[in-house]
Amino acid sequence: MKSVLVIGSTGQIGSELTMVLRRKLGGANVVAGYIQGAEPKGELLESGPHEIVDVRDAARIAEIVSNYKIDTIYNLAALLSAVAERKPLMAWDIQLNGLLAILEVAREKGCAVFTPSSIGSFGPETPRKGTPQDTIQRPRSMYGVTKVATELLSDYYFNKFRVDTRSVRFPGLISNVTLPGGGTTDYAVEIYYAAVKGEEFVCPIAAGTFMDMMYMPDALKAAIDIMEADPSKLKHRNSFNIASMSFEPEMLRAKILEYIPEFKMRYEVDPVRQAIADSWPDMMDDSCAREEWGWKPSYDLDSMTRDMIESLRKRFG
Ligand code: VAH
Repeated sequence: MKSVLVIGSTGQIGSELTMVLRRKLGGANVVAGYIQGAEPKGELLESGPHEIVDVRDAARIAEIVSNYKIDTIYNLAALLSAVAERKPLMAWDIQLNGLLAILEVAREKGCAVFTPSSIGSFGPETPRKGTPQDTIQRPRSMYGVTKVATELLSDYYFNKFRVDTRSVRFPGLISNVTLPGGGTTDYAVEIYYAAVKGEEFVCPIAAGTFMDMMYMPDALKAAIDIMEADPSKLKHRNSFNIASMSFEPEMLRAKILEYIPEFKMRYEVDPVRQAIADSWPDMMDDSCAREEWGWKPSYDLDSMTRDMIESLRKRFG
């Protein structure tokens, strides 16, 4: 991986992944792709090239790939689960027509492609605890349907055209840089902001609802490590289970109280996000990722909480 295009570079994952890649490969070698209305700002704008690109525009993607001699495309353009339920046709268009455009360019130009999947690709029939790498995937949400289709299409392009597609199934991602936009797991980010600002947190997910979660530094490490893995060792490609922690809102409240004893929280369950969360597994089995490319998380609930609170306190005083 020497020259990278990040499509969706100003989103929750893209805004941090682009900066990590620029520190690793050199600013000039990582192009930040963005869309009108989501322009890069600050360090993301000043630390390297940026190009406006709609994920569905194959000609524009091909032009950028040629101009910058891109060898790897990170495809991070997507509507998250709750928004995708409100705009299912747009979610399908961005996630699948966008992926097809990228895969066709990658096939012609010889690029590797990373497109994340998610715990959202599983459904109510999927085993909830120790969710296997290869198991039933019948999601009920449009987000999940797009993620399963993404996995299948990416594997098809590898098997049929030898396009180097690779992917991980992300848990809910928690970060202190860019707020997520409309996901079911967003509560696990927003709670920290409320706690640090001294505001009561209104939790939209019911107590007892376990979901896989992961701190962003571990997610970024996974997204880079898998693309640098020895391809001869990969028995799977799209898409690897990766896990680090599983918790429910009461566990998160208790952990925050250890650091902020005055923290207050109450529940107002959002039926749309609760129905999605209820259909997702509690904790994935990530043994294949550990065996095939050395996946290993660094953060747990305690170390993530400490780092989140320290980082947000620096930002908000
Ligand atoms: C969402 N944060 O909630 C995303 C993610 C595993 C969850 O896909 O939609």
